[in-house]
Amino acid sequence: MSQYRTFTADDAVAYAQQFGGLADPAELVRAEEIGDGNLNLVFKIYDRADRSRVVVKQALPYVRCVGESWPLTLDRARLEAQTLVEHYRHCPQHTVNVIHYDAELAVMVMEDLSSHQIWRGELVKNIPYPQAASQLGYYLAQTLFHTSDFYLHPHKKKEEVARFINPQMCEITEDLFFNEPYIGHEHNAYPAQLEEDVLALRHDDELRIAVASLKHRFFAHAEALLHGDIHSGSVFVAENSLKAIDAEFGYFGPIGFDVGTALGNLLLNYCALPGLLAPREAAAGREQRLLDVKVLWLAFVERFQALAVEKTRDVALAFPGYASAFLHKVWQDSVGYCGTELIRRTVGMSQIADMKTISDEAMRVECIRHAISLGKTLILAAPHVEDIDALLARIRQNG
Ligand code: SR1
Ligand code: MG
Repeated sequence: MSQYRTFTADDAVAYAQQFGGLADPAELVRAEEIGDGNLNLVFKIYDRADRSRVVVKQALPYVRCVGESWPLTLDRARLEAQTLVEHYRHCPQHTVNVIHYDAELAVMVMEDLSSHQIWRGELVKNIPYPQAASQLGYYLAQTLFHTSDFYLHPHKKKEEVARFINPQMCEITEDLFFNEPYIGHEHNAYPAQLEEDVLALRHDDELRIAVASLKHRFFAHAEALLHGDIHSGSVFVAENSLKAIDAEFGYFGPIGFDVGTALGNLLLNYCALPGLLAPREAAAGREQRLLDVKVLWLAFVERFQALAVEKTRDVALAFPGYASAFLHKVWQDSVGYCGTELIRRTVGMSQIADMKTISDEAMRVECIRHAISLGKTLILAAPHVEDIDALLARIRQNG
């Protein structure tokens, strides 16, 4: 019999007192529910001095932003906690620390990150975090290399693939990224003025085949333990610090999916900035975003290469030149998945603050149009974009 019950604020305080790992648990007195994501309850737990000390997160048995008509597995809490624990082992400086989790209650207790801000909100305000792009690239290299066949023994890798089977959460991605934006679907949420642009996606056979190929690789290529949803809303930043959170979509998939999602959210912000800022500031902000894209990719690839030289355990994969050849495929995948993130966040269900914050409607429509067009360009160009400078040139050409 499952012990699951939905937590009240008082339950969250009692739970944090018991499992928060604090030396003074009786000091915890109140909880505030701050969850603003699509799926879960998130409580900040405060002490008597009104300092927030730990976070309690609970999965609901349905999609929060839709309601009980869309049931969703509670097992995602286990998958999230285990993904974060695994990523923390390989990159503690850039992964939130999970203090405790309970699969039955679908709850975990995490370190408090009140000194940090969600990166998306900061990008919308164009507040600079000069280290964030390289830190995110480093996080991706550390976590993805150490959970890949370069590093894990083949038996362990197969055990890990089994431990992280995540069919329901993957299905959400499979539908939201690769199906719904390209068919007429009730989840889609683009402005009516863009009907023709969206219809053009549906009727572009070359694009539909490229998207099918990306989806097929998402189904079939168990390359490493992905975060699975590493957009700018899943990243906390502070001066010189970055922490990934929210890994309930974690599973073994193609490395380029995580890298492309991260790059895609920088480019969504790039497309939105003309609607968010005055022209001169927007132009400077956009240059910074392009630099962030370059820095993130280079930090990822340099760290992954260094790890491959130092720590590859498989004899065949260690052969000089193989890691570079593999990273070229990851590059092409990253560009393609980046394009799908641009389209699913503008045409599809999961709209983002970067666009929603634009108050001038005509401008908002133009920024969204630009993101759709850039997304399409990147999906089609992915197999032909040689390197990061060629990608930046394509982005500039696109407007
Ligand atoms: C129904 S869940 C919609 C989206 O929210 C999550 O944050 C993921 O990005 C997912 O695609
Ligand atoms: Mg999330």
